[in-house]
Amino acid sequence: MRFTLPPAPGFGSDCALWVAEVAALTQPDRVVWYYDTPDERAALLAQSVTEGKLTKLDSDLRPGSYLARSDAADVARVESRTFICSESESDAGPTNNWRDPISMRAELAARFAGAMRGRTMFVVPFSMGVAHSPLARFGLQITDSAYAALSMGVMTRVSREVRTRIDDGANWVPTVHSVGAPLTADTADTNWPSNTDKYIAHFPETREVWSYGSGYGGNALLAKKCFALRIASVLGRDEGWLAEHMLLVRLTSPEGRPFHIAAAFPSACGKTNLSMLQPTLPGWTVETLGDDIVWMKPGGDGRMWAINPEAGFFGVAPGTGPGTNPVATSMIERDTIFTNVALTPESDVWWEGLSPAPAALTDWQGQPWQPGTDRPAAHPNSRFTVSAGACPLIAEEYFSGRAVPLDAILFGGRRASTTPLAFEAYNWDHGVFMGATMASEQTAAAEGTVGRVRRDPFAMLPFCGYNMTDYWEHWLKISEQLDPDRAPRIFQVNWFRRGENGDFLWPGFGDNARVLAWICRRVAGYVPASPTPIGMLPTLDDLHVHGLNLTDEAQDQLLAVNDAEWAAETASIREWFDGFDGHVPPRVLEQLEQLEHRLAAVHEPGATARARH
Ligand code: SAT
Ligand code: MN
Repeated sequence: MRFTLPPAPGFGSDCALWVAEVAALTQPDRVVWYYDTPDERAALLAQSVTEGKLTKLDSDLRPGSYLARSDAADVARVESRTFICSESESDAGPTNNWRDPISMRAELAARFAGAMRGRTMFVVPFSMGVAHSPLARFGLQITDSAYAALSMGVMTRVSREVRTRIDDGANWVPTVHSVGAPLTADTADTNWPSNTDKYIAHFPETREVWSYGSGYGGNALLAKKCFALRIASVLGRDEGWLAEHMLLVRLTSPEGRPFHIAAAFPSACGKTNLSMLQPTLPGWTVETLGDDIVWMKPGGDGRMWAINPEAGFFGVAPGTGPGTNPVATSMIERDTIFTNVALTPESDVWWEGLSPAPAALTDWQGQPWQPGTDRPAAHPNSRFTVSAGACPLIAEEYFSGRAVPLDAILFGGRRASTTPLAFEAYNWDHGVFMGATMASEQTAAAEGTVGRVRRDPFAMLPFCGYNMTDYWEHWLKISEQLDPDRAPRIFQVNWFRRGENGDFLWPGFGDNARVLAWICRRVAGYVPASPTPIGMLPTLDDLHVHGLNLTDEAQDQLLAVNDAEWAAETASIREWFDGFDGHVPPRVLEQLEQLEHRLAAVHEPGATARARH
């Protein structure tokens, strides 16, 4: 027997018909529409506890909270099994895994056929952004994972209203998820069903997502990376906006002037901490708008307007504690779903960096653990899932859905060397070049070797749903709709530079406010910056570092532009650009040439010592 995936429903189509077709293919025992009402949620949580898929945490220590433990082989996004199935291979580009959509549909049809047997198929209608906002987009996620349905209820705005709007003809994105573990009469269910065979497949032309075999994070919560970044980046390309892997914050200066900053960092590089930062500079306040995804669009006024399309945080637990992120620590005191953290004997959660290790724990795999055990108690990519409304610093826009005008865009990553603490691009094109050439040491958020430096343009390497060089072209083109005097200014930051002994040179966390405040003062025109070959640098004085007790080495190195490192950097960028077969936009190439030129010029007679540093 041959199976086919149901055709993607078109604009204004009947979603019930499509749901029936997916059910006919996947053959669940039952189909349940899930609107995440308090009653539905309570019932699904209780059922998950009964089935052993969630552990209820102690009601006094962690009210309304649960722990999920994943299969040990299903702990992060699987980039090697993430596919962009555009009609033409060149539309996926060299940084994506391309598959021909026709053969992928056939492959997926075979996997999805009967995949939900013995299980419940949940149909979850959701909105990205507050439903009435002009920037909002709708979707349906079909899933056979209660954990995914419950998590979608936190991470997106799930409601019956969305279904009504879809039934009334609103456009929507269809997404289908199966853990790929059908139940038969003689197979017992496990606490985390999944399949070693995995597919995270995107069809940009028909705007569909099909995900098979994994229950974890971005593989399973299809509204997040799959829809809000990969599919949305394609929508943005076609409609003149941008879907970005960025946090969003509002800083208000002591004089009361608000500044809106979006910042792109690769996964697990501190976006959640930065979005909830507690400034150590007196008078400055922070409000949180988002920690992972920003949709932005030029307005008629020549400014760039932004929203966070998500409704919750799926944050990395290890390293989150009262010292590093007191705001998040209090936000997850209740009503949180934890995944792959450790369990205390009192039925509370624990992870590295939360507090001193308790004497005895159950680790993320359910094994006994004591301090000194040679493996971490919590998986390095263990997570908390919590409503953004629980964040004490959440901005009013979370409720109103209003967009905010961006003043600055930051690009950052983890670089032990080369990249100074902060510098500003000379202009939009230079900023696009900075974004395009971002590099970072790999983290545990995806499979791969942790620590290896890889180029991660705009922190979008795993998330751009089309050709990376077309995406850079789109960034260049979007500036035509911006007023140069009102467009966001672009900066690069690196909190992770290390000294000779391997220690971080910069304290980070709340002290990052010193860098953000400098950025705001640049935007306001209050402070000069020194031109160097790589961009406009602050001085340590401009960053108000007095009182930080920086080491001599830190004072010397934090803002240093090292000739040898930058020679190696430009050579590595050139080599990397060569991998794009001549498709790097000329305006981006020109920025590389200008950078090489500026670096060479500092060696000419008369060049300033400051620029050479
Ligand atoms: O993609 S996830 O949502 O699992 C986490 C991340 O990589 O940012
Ligand atoms: Mn992310």
